[in-house]
Amino acid sequence: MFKRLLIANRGEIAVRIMRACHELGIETVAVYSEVDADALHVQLADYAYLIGPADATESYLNIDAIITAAKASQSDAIHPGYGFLSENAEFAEKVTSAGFVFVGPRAETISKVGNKDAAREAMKQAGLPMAIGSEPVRDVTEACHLAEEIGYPVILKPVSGGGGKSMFVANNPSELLSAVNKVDLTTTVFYLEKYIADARHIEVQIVADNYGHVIHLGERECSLQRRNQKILEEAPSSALSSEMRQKVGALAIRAAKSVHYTNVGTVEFLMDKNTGEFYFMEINPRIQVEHAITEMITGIDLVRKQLRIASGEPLNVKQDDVTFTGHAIECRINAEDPAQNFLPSPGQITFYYQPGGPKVRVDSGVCAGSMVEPYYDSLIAKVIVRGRTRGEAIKIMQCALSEFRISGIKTTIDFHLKVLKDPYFCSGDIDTQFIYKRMIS
Ligand code: MV4
Repeated sequence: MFKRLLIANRGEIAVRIMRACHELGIETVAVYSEVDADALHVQLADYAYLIGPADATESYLNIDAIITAAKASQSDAIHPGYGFLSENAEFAEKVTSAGFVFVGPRAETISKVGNKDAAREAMKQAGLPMAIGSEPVRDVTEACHLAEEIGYPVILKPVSGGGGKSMFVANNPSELLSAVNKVDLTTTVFYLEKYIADARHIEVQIVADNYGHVIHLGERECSLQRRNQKILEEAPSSALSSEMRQKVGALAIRAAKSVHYTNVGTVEFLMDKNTGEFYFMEINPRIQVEHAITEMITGIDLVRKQLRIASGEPLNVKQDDVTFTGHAIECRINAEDPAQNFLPSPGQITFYYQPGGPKVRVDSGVCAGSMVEPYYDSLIAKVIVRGRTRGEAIKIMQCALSEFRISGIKTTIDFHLKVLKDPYFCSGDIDTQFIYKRMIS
């Protein structure tokens, strides 16, 4: 196992990764920008290196500065967390070439799944079910032509650029025109897909070692999103029978094996609510924000798995050993003001008290006195709860959120409490349009 690991990230995920390291006896190295000198991830690390000014491009995205810090600290390995450089194949390649272990899939896998065109082609070859899609769109006329071929509604998606940033749904030619006019086809490559309207976003956690063993750890229901940002996730999905879970799990394993996937990853699907059919969307080659709900129902520590696999250990869990117990929900606590269209709400946290209890887990990157900086993502903490049933998990989450006290900044806590009271949410009747249809006026 590694002696010392550098975490090329900040906030709650840096803290989460350090916890796994310390439990395994691995020393931790934090990197930080000038405004993060007093941040929690710096305080909790064994060593810390300044890598640049506040601007992310010059610090947490600064490949050379991070590799210099890894050399100076004599680290054995680098964990990228999520966001920042986590899906940057060039970073993975440079980390490896400099003689460090990259905690994640191989650089070739990252670039293959990062290009949706190439990924879709590989998945089609592997026999995965897919929404009808187009070639890359070069101009407006071609876009209209391809959309007619596919049939409306269509969704315009970028070929690369994870996180699913700019995507546009078009129900007719005029909506397609306005979508195409919002993007720059000369600088970003886009393609079209048949838009699946009544759908749930279901993603499957996979774990793969360096020796061809691949297992899945079940699904996460991630339909509750706003502008491509997930809000609340749960596991298992209330829409899947155990037969459907087996089916989508087998599809995810097939997808992973077809690209010789290693380390942990997520295979995203859309499930058509009307037919129950799954459609492959993409593979996310990183630990995800919502990984903890899978840990809650399987008892498997995913960051520990990442470290063991990266250090060359074979998987010691077989598919039949994986069991799912109870129901887990995660609420993302963002420093945002829901009353102002979720405008980021940076500032100093003047008071902070987080919930606890045997069924409650809080992964947080902040404490009382922390500065929430405007330069970075507004996720400051995650509340993850477990119940024997979905109903019990909802009740425990309501209690946990009501206990949470954060002063000095606006947060999404009260917005979550509204979601948790919604009768459609409580009955499990959710889809990708739920937040817009029921929560935002
Ligand atoms: C789609 C879709 C419907 N049809 N693709 C969003 C995240 C990205 N990884 C995939 N996403 C979607 N892709 C097709 N062909 C619906 C979503 C989607 C979504 C879309 C609009 C508003 C909320 C959404 C929540 C989850 C998924």
